[in-house]
Amino acid sequence: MANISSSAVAIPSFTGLKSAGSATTSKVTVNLVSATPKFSIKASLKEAAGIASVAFAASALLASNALAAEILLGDEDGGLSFVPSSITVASGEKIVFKNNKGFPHNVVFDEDEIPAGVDASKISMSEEDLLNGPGDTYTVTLTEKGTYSYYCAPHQGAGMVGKITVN
Ligand SMILES: [Cu+2]
Repeated sequence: MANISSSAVAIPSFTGLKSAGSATTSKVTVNLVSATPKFSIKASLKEAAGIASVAFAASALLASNALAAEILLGDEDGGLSFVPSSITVASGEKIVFKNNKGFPHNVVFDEDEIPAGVDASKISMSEEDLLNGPGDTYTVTLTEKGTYSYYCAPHQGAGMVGKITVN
């Protein structure tokens, strides 16, 4: 009979679930030396899974809290503005536009006022697409560093414009 003296279990971390471009890759490796290989391998798999779910919980927390910015569409008095109208975010940070008051609103990036090489249509809602209900959201992630100007198509003339700086 072959005597298994060592085995390793490697679990790649949940990089696919992260929204940021700077994904962290970590590995959980469990080594064991045992005279009863079958039983011990099972136990080590269980242990490795436990470590992996702790890592998962930590990265989910990071994604939902630290890496998200919120911009309200319409101020508390129903004024036609983005609140705040100017923000700075990290590259890859999730930006959530949330319908507040005075809707319908939408979010359209100005193709002439975004970093070179960025396709405005890929980060914008279409001009005709509107957020109609309270609390409706539109989420975008910007990775190219620079300054982005955007507006609400129905209310651009009324001054509903905003700026996002990605650094
Ligand atoms: Cu609007």
